[in-house]
This record gives sequence, structure tokens and C-alpha cells, in this order.
Amino acid sequence: MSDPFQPTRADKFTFGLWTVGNVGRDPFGEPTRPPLSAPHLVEKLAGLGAYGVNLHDNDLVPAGARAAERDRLVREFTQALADHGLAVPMATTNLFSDPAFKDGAFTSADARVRAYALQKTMLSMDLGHELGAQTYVFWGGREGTEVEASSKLLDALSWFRDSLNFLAEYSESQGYGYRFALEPKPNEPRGDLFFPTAGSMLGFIATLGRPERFGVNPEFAHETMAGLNFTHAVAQVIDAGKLFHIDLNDQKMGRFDQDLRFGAENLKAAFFLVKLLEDSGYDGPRHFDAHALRTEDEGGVWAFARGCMRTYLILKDKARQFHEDPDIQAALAAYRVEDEELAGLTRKFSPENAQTLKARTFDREMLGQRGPGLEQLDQLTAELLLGVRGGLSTRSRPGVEVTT
Ligand code: GLT
Ligand code: MN
Ligand code: MN
Repeated sequence: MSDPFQPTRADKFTFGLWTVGNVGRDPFGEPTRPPLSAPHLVEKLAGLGAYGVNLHDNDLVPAGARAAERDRLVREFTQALADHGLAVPMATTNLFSDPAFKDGAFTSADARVRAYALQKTMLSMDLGHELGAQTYVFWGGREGTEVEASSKLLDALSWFRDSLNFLAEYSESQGYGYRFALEPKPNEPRGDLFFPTAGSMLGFIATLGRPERFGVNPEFAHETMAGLNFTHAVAQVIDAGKLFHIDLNDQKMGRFDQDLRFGAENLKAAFFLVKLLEDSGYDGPRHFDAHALRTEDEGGVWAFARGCMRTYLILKDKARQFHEDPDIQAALAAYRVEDEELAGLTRKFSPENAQTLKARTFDREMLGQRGPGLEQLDQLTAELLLGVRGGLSTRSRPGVEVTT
């Protein structure tokens, strides 16, 4: 039987060059893996069934490279993309590695650094456009502070806004048509990062010159580090029409940014995230911003990449089973109580509706006594995830035999 969880291009799985290319360096230790070339990463990802590969400018072209070197690297990369049928849906700028950005890029207190950050980003946007990217991510890795006495909080927000407005106009003037996705993170590498959560990005977007061009790139690990519920954050971003991109990985709550393989730690949370994405009709890339453990060799890197995609597809199949499971659906139907008359009264304000509602008598005690059946619903879900409800997968894919 062919593998029902073998990814295809239609699943839209993407990885960053920096993710599968991660060499296993951490703050306490040197790299444990040799660097892999971009064309090699493209070939391997395509072989595993990925749809695309994303990059920072410096993932492909080292800072300070001469024009001829840049052109050769871009040419070889473009050739590999064409040879193996991979897209570059998203590009971004490295505004965090260079010591010039040690106290911020767009929010540096040094106007020269802010100007250099703008220049570097425009050049990186040119590169992304050349490679076909339509989404441009901003992760402000150094946009933060450890020293509140620096007294720049309100200025930093203005500088950041000015920079994004400038770059959105640049994109329009060049005809690039980018959609920008802002990525929040609470801390690391700075003691405190500005814009710590998806909600703070949503609030900020409304203050920009072209808010319709900006959305959010939420990351599982980043909300989870702060003890927040990532799936709830994503729901709010979807509700606002702002899910422009998503970074999937995993993370233990309250730790450093672990960027674990998708589903490695919080399988149940990963399930409800996949279910939300699939139910919502999100059709953008499923991007894995994670990397293999530092313990691993190159074989481990590909086991990691395959694992991210397989776990997503297995959980997608579980979401289908959830929708088809009669006991779960019965428990859900019993959980919701609808009332046509009350719905008519509460849907929209009118003076009459308000008067009728104020005059209505509610049976508070009965409302308080009702058991909604959530224990039962949760246990059914747990058993579904543990594989003791339903049969083998019936995920239908072309050429896949269905086993029941
Ligand atoms: C870096 C960071 C990620 C961002 C990447 C894009 S770079 O790996 O940890 O969360 O998404 O700049
Ligand atoms: Mn990320
Ligand atoms: Mn991360």
C-alpha cells in the first residue's frame, strides 16, 4: 500500500533555508553539522515532497559578497528550484546577525543603523522578488531592549512604523505587490522584544499607512514561550483576516526558543491548530520554522523535515475523523444550545429588542445546573488522537488504496 501520509506539493509545506540548513550552533556550543549548500537543500526538500523554500537574504548571499558571487549563488539556486520544482513563496531580511544591529535595526537609537536597515531590506526585497516571493516577513529579532533607561519605547514604535511604511511604498513603487507578515516574539535574543504577541501586531497594523498590505506571521514557539495558547492567537488573527503566513514548530512552555519538530512536544495543541487551519480554509503555505536537534547529523535533519510534514498530515487526517465521528458530533451537538427567538433578539440592537430582552425572565438556576458534557467530548477526542477510535486512515489521495 502506498503511504497515505506522503506529502505532495498540494500540501504547501515549506521550510526555511535556515531551518534545514541549521548547523546546530547554540549559545554554549559550536556547530555540530557541516553547512549544506542551498541547491542541495532544495534537492532534498523536493525529494521529500515539500512545496517551497523560504530564505533570508544572507541565507543565500553572505553579507559583503561581491556582485559576481551574488549572481552565481542566485543563478545556481534558481537553477535548482527549476530542476526540482520548488517555489520561494516567502522572503525576509536578516536584521539580527550583524553586530551593526546589536541594539536594533528599525528601532536602533542610531539613525545611521536605521537607514542601513532600510537599505538592506530594500535589497533583500529585490532578491525575494527576483525569486518569485509574494510574502515578505518581518521578524524583529533585535528590536527590543534590556535597558528601560534607554527611554525610547514610544520613539521605537514610531521608527518601526516609519520603516514599514517606507518599505510598503517601496514595494508599490517597484510593482512588487508584496504582502507583509509581521512576526511577534516575547523575548530572545533581546531581554524584551517590542511587539511580543500576535495581538500586539494586530493592534499595530491598524496604525500603518497601508494596513491592508500587512498581516501577521504567528509562530507556535513564540506564543508558547510566553505561556499563551497559540491556537487561540491564530484564531484571532484569522478572524481579523490577517493570517498572511504561519511558522509551525513546537516548544515547551516557559523555555528558551526551542524550535522543535512540529508536534514533538504538544501533540494535542498541534491537533487543534491543524484542525483550525484546515477548517478555516487557510490556503497559504504551511511553513516549518524549526530545526533538527543539535544532536543530529544530516540524516537526522531529513528525519526531522519528514517528521514535521507527516505529523501535520496525520493530524489533518485526525481532524477529518473528528468531523466524521458520530459520537463526537453528537457530543458537540448536545454542547451547543440554540434558540431562534433569542437569536432574533440578540443578533442586532434595536430599542424594541433591548426592551423585550430587559423584560425577559431567565431561569438562572437551570442555566447554572446544566452539564455541557465537555469531559465526555474531551475524552472522545483523546481516544481519537490515541488511535483507538475509527480504523486505519481513509485519507484519500490519488493512487492511494483505502484500508478500513
Ligand atoms: C529566526 C527566528 C524565526 C524567524 C526567522 C525569520 S529567523 O530563525 O527564530 O522565528 O521566523 O526571520
Ligand atoms: Mn519564526
Ligand atoms: Mn522560533
